[in-house]
Amino acid sequence: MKKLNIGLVGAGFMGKAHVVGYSNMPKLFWPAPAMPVFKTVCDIVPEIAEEAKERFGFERCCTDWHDIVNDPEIDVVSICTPNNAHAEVAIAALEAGKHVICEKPIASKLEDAKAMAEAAKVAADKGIVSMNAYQYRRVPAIDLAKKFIDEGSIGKILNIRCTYLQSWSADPDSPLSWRFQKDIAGAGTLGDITSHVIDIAQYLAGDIDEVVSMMQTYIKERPVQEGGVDLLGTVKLGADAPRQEVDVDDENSFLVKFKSGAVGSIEATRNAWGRNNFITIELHGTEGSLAFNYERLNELQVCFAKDPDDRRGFKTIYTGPAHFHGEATWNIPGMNIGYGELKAIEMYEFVKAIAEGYQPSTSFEVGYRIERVCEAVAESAENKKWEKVRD
Ligand code: SOE
Repeated sequence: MKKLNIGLVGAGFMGKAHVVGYSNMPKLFWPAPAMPVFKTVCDIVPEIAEEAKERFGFERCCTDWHDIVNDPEIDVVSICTPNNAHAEVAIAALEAGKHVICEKPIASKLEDAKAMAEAAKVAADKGIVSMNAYQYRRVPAIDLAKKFIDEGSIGKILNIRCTYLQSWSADPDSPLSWRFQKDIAGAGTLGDITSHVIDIAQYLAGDIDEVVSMMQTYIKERPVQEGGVDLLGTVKLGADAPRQEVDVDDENSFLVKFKSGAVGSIEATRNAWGRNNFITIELHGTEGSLAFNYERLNELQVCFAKDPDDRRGFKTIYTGPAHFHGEATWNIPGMNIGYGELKAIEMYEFVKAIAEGYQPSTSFEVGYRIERVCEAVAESAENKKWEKVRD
């Protein structure tokens, strides 16, 4: 079986998620399209790099990503750094002939996202695969929703309502990690989590054409976290910790018009106590409706207009062996998959694309388009009027 030597850049929370995905992929998907080999892990913090080498089973570690990109033995680069480093690493890796999977949002600046999409296009002509890690569209229940839509089972889409609600930064003592700094993250909630629901909305209902939005920053300053891994609010810093201004959004809400004529709304916040990874999608068509909530990710709610009046209503389909990637996960619907299996599905899609020589659906071009939607959302909040997404 073909082997793929992996170089991981960034060994924090998402680095762990990529490793879990690669490790479990061949255990679930067999025969695997190729076998990942954990070659080199890079983190700018030497202790984190050393620990990741031991913990994740990499052969080597380093603190300079050039050591991965310039290593002829490396086939694949997984980019899990803060957003402002994505472009430099991804473009260098693509130019060096490596396949690349890059965390979302694709970049911290629109011009970087554009450069990445262009570099990915050039690399694609040489058979190099690139992918943006928008994993939630790969939840089997979301793919099932897409199947219902494509088959016409719910008719023409009228409206899609999406939310992504979390609470990990609702506490003012949650540290100011890089996710709250514009020069590193590019945006706050908008790039971090709204981008995921923009991806799902466009996957299901086509390209967004126009938006009108509001953006809020509720917590204007936070205690500063020095270096290390982003702990996503699990550690609070005391009242006497030095504080710094937050220059990104906590929350955004907007109305959308799709090119298809469908309309909808998207709301996202990291300040919703009681909500954790609450991604909801509710879609109404002329022939029926679909509803999904990531906190119950093994379920899709469907309602068909054609059902008799006395029994029409939402029913729940539990995803399992009959659905997308069901053959690779567990035998009984209700045994359920979680985030770990989802990351394995994502790595399967990535490695399969490499093995079979095509570009995955969450291409850098898709990542760049999501950035253009985010740009329109930010501009609309500023200008207080509808803004078109640039083509
Ligand atoms: C934090 O909001 C975060 O880790 C995001 O960065 C991820 O993209 C999301 O999947 C879970 O929450």
